[in-house]
Amino acid sequence: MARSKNSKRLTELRKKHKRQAPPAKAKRPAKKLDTRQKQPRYRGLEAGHRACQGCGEALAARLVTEAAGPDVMVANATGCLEVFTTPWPQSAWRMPWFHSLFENTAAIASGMEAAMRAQGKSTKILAFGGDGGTFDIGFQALSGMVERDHNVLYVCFDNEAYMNTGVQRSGSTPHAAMTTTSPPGKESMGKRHLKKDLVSIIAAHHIPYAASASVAYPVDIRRKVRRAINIEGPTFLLIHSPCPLGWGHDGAKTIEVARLAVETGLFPVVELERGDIVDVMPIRRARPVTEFLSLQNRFRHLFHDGDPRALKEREHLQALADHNIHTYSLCGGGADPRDSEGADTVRRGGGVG
Ligand SMILES: Cc1ncc(C[n+]2csc(CCOP(=O)(O)OP(=O)(O)O)c2C)c(N)n1
Ligand code: SF4
Repeated sequence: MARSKNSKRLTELRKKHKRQAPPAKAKRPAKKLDTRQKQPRYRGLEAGHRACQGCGEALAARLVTEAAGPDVMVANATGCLEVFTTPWPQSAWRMPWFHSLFENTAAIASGMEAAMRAQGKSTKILAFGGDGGTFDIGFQALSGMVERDHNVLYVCFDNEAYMNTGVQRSGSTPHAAMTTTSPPGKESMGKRHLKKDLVSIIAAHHIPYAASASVAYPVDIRRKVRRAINIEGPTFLLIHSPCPLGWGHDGAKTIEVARLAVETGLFPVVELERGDIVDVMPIRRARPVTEFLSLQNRFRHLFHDGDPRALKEREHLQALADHNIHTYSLCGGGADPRDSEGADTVRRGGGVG
């Protein structure tokens, strides 16, 4: 009895609700999208990976895949990016992704590109590597790939050491930085050699496009990826990607550290076409290198007041930054429109939208 009373009441309520349904809303005029809303919605790298907090490489890889996808395939060298995204049997990738060796990523990517071409497909091939896998161990294959004119975008996530195996120095580690294989002590003040200028070396292969970028400037990264993707032929992008573990900085300061590397002139952000510089990211206000160095444990020994070598090394690094500023004419360009949108504009994507 109670049940039938209830169902009667329910029917009455439904009728009432139907009667009181609000009139259909008038169609709103299309909203003008702001820059944030215009960001891409495709997400090639999912959030559930196992990178350290504040990992610059994880953020950079997400930005690259968002801008490049969805019709892409990736060959990924051994290294942190490969390890933290694919703990068997899980994967954080939403795109066809291939784990290659350290030394043959570019060769694998060349083969993937040839296979796509043979099948008449336009899928773009990306190759990813850390600086160890790119500046040093995979360099020969990379040089061959760009020389043979393969239609591949190679992205090097530059965290300036072999991080995945415990912070060993690479050809990209900056002068004077402490790593486990370049410890400061009586013999030396950290690494004795200069960071290799890989962008210039790759550009010297006369490829259509080579550029550097920093994870502190996501809009710039996306623009460069889209540009590279639309070029037929080999393209190269070096992305400065701080590693809180290896650099010894607070994970919350990754963007600040990356930005300071650019603003001091230590990491020049440049674009080259067929070997010629066509654009640079100007520095509004050049900062002293000590602002960048003092945030990181790997340069801690450069602030030992009792050691006369410390000041000398700081001056050396300042001279290197000044050299970059002079060589690439980084100062005096005024405000850069790309600089107005920092890392805080990155929004979460999700699926193909
Ligand atoms: C030929 C070869 N040498 C060494 C290793 C061991 N190894 C695996 S990951 C890694 C470090 C990777 O460094 P990097 O390419 O800079 O990438 P990161 O981990 O810093 O992102 C090393 C040395 C290997 N897998 N293969
Ligand atoms: S060690 Fe460095 S590069 Fe590797 S996941 Fe951690 S922060 Fe990222």
